[in-house]
Amino acid sequence: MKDKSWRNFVKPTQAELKAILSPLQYDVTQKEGTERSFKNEFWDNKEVGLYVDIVSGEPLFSSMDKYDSGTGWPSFFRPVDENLIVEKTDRKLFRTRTEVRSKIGDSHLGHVFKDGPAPTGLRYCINSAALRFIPVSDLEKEGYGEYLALFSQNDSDQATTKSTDTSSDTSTRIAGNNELAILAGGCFWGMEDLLRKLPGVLATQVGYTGGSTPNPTYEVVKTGTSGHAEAIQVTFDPNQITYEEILRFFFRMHDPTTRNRQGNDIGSQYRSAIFYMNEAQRKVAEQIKSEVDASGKWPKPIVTEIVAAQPFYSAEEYHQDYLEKNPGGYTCHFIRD
Ligand code: MHO
Repeated sequence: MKDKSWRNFVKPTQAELKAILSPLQYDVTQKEGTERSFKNEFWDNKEVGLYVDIVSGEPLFSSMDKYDSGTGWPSFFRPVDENLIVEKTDRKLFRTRTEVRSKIGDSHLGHVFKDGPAPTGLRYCINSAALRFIPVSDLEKEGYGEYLALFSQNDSDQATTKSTDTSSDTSTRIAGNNELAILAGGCFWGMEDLLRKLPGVLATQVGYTGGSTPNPTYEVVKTGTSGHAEAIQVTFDPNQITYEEILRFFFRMHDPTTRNRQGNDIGSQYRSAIFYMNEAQRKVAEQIKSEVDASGKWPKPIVTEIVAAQPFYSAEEYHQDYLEKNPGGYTCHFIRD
């Protein structure tokens, strides 16, 4: 069920809900039912994205907060926004548990227990049947663009639960109309140093993305075995510089024709890649890549990968603004005419 206006959601009648929902979805969300463990849609889902209420569409949980609890139900250590979760004492089944419901949809979701992992110690044990999953690459077109920032932040930013009140919540969101670009093109020291100076670029952060292990460190990424690329997250003001202009610059500041290599740095962590945040960025990326390829500026074919954004893990502090901290330090990046 697509619902781009979950904030204005009005609950349908029970008869309407019966018609809209599958019998299991109806039983779980409206009758406090429980689906079978291990035989449900999301218990083992490892895709990156947002889980919203199947009925109302309100955002509930993020893949960034999902973990394997071993129970066979999707488990999270915190909700996306605790203001959208209602907890109620449940005395069914001869013991007292805490029921978890959605605020706007008033759907039964599951229960919360105090045996979860750090940093909250909580385990939100949720029925897949109460959820709809939206992959990160679809967030924009599904009307959840403001939640993209949940998937591109470092751990310290995640320490607080997000609030739908955006006015005071600058650390976890892209302020106003600012946009993000995530790029990889070899050693991130030199990449960041050049991108940071572009007018309209408001902030940069170096990190790791595109690999398989969560929370990678430089020591792991540098072996080239984790699948992560050294990458830069660029926050920019689209009124001052467009995504297209940033990509044109990207194709001049590194050699996009050397696969898994930039200068002397060799390994998949040094690959050339554009991690697009939405469909609009994907289209621009494909277009600029083929234009630059056709222009003959690079004598060899461009091997830059264009892939959907995945979680971005901030690199260690000493890698941030490395060439500012270490003037004259190593770089293999320069602008070609
Ligand atoms: N060749 C450089 C690459 C550093 S970059 C942060 C070095 O080994 O120090 O991967």
